[in-house]
Amino acid sequence: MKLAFELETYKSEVKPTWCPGCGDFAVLNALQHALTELQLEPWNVLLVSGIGCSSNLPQFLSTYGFHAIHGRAVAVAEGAKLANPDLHVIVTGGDGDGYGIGVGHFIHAMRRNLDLTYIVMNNEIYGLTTGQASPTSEMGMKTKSTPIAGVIENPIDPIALALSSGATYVARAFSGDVKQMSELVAKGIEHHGFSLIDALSPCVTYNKINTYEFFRKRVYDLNKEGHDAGDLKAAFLKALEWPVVQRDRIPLGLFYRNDKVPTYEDLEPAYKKGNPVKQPLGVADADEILKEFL
Ligand SMILES: Cc1ncc(C[n+]2csc(CCOP(=O)(O)OP(=O)(O)O)c2C)c(N)n1
Ligand code: SF4
Repeated sequence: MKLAFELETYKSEVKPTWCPGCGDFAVLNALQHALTELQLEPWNVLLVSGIGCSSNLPQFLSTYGFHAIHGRAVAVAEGAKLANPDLHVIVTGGDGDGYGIGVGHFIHAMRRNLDLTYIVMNNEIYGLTTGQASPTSEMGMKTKSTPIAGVIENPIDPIALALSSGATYVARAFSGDVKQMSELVAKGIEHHGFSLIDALSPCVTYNKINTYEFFRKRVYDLNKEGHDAGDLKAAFLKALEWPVVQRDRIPLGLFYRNDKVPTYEDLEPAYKKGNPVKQPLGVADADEILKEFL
């Protein structure tokens, strides 16, 4: 069967400027495969990003895109989704952007269970600004901003944060496995509710600790080990395995999925009349309203 939209449909004419070997290439590839698999109409897909190497991603896809300011990608995406709930809104960015400067927006979007997909390219460093510590940098890691004692703060655990905040689809992928990543991304986009895909995406230039080799030695597929993604408590236990509790085994795959929680859009009374952008513009009966003031 010939597909209506080929992989090429989703590729833009702009070529990535990432360093050769950057993990973000795999995320772009996985997203293109996921869109092709789902056969989403490019004109009904909006990619929103913040600022960072990873946040350049929307330029490389021929869907709609919005390059927001640092840490504000989720807020902009929320606005777009609320205005036009028929759009597939996908947010892409880095750990500094999403888990640092934008973490407040991230948490509130999850507690609302908005129907958004968020792919965070987690390289455990600030790549674009040449290697400062990020909220996911390992304790002890020497970076440009922590040159003497290394990082002295605990790293954020994005999976546990997402579970406790109310996200209803929570997964972790790795740029060394594009197939698994594109499956997790496709299922995340299909999911009705907030989906987080924490994508371990090595920065080959500024992070010499969390390399492809580092991850290859440690990652395992939690779903192949019998994890039940419907069990929130089990998902928490898996989330705590890495990075906070221990550093030797890193679970990849689907931690949690719950299709029964209503989304914000399901509950918001304003949608009873339908999609706001498809409503007639202006005030229907201005004379009736004016009467109140006369
Ligand atoms: C308000 C604001 N603060 C700081 C910056 C500088 N800045 C630009 S990108 C960036 C870090 C991006 O890191 P991350 O989100 O992890 O993405 P990466 O480049 O690693 O993909 C910073 C601090 C900015 N542009 N705006
Ligand atoms: S600096 Fe790091 S994150 Fe940025 S493009 Fe290069 S490898 Fe990728």
